[in-house]
Formats: sequence, structure tokens, C-alpha cells
Amino acid sequence: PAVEVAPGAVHLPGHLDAAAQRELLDACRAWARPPAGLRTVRMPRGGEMSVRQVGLGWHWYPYGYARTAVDGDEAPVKPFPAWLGRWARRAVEAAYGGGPCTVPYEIALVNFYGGKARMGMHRDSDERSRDPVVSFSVGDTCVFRFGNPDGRGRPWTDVELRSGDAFVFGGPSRLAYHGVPRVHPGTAPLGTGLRGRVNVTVRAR
Ligand code: MD3
Ligand code: FE
Repeated sequence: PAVEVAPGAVHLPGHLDAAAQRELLDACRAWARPPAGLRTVRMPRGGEMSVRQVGLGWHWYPYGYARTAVDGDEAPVKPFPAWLGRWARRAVEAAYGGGPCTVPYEIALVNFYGGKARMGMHRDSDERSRDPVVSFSVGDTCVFRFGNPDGRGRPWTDVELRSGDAFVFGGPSRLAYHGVPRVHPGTAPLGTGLRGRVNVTVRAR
């Protein structure tokens, strides 16, 4: 079932089956390892993000992109796997219908949430691409807050994202404010063996 939360923002609950969630989680564990592995992002004004991140095919830092982990160990970024691009196109097709998706997905940002991690309301406005972003969630359930294109405040819609859910953000939702105000500890499905939450966001350049 596809649920359109706002124009262009489509939630696909239970999109990944248990085997796919396991496969994605195993891949995330490998991506987290050095070189160019998981890092804590330091903001220019001195703060630290509570969400830890790793990039595939690129390295995001506030507020730019690089081919090496410029604010980490300087190693070349890990490659973006072709299968992840296929997963993203399949999610876009499930969300919007209307035939095959041909978007050349080739970069991803992987977010790791420990118990107290949050992501503040923000827009993904650094990228030039207007192609849909595809997000896959594994592990603990979170509250995902989907705002509006005009500011961090209301109106917003809160949606629970569970392990295996996909979410596609295209069209007018691509530049909407969004964040993760809360993760519910201990809600990951048995068998994932995960404490916390991992979110993989797949993007075109
Ligand atoms: C809406 N990640 O990586 S996923 C991000 O759960 C990010 O880790 C959150 O916000 C997370 O930038 C939310 C849903 C998401 C991802 C990218 C978007 C929503 C989006 C880009 C544009 C609009
Ligand atoms: Fe975002």
C-alpha cells in the first residue's frame, strides 16, 4: 500500500521484506567500518550532529560534497552499489506507478541513530538534483516529521517509520522541511539484532 502524505511524498510501509532488511543492515555495518566509515558530523558553528553518517559515492559535509572523507580520515569514499540504485528505482515505481523509473541513482547518505539521536528540521537544498530522494528504514521505529517548503514550523505531519518502510520524496516535497524528532528504543524487529535505527537515503547527483 502506498500512502501519499503530501504531494509527491509517498510512504511505502513494509516495502522491504525481512530478508531485504537483513541484507541492507549487513551492508550498512560494512559501510560503517573504516576507511571512510561512520563519522560524527561537526557543524561550522561548533555543534555536533547526534546522528552519525557515512556517504556512498560522495561525502557530505556542512555544506558541500567531496570524493574523500574531508572531515574524517581523508580516505576515498566507498562506492555506491548498483543494486541500491535498482532498489531505489523500484521504490519510485511502487510510489508513483506510471512505468519504469530511469533515474540514475548513484549516491547515498546513510544515517545511524543511537538511543538519543535526533535530526532537526532541515531541507536537503545542497544538491542540484530535483529527482526524488528514496529513503529506506531499518531497526527501531522513529517519528518522522514532514513539514512544508516555507519554514521549520507548522504545518507538519508526523508519520511513524518502521523497519522495512520506504519513503519517496519527489516533486514539491523534495524541498520541504523534515526531521526526526524521536526514535523509540527497543522497537527493532527481533532478528535484526539492531539497537537503534539506520536510514539509507538514495539520491541522484
Ligand atoms: C524529504 N534523513 O538524510 S529520511 C536526510 O530518517 C534525512 O535519517 C532522515 O533527512 C532520516 O537528509 C529522514 C526521509 C527523507 C530523506 C530525504 C529527504 C525525507 C526527505 C529529502 C527531501 C525531502
Ligand atoms: Fe534530509
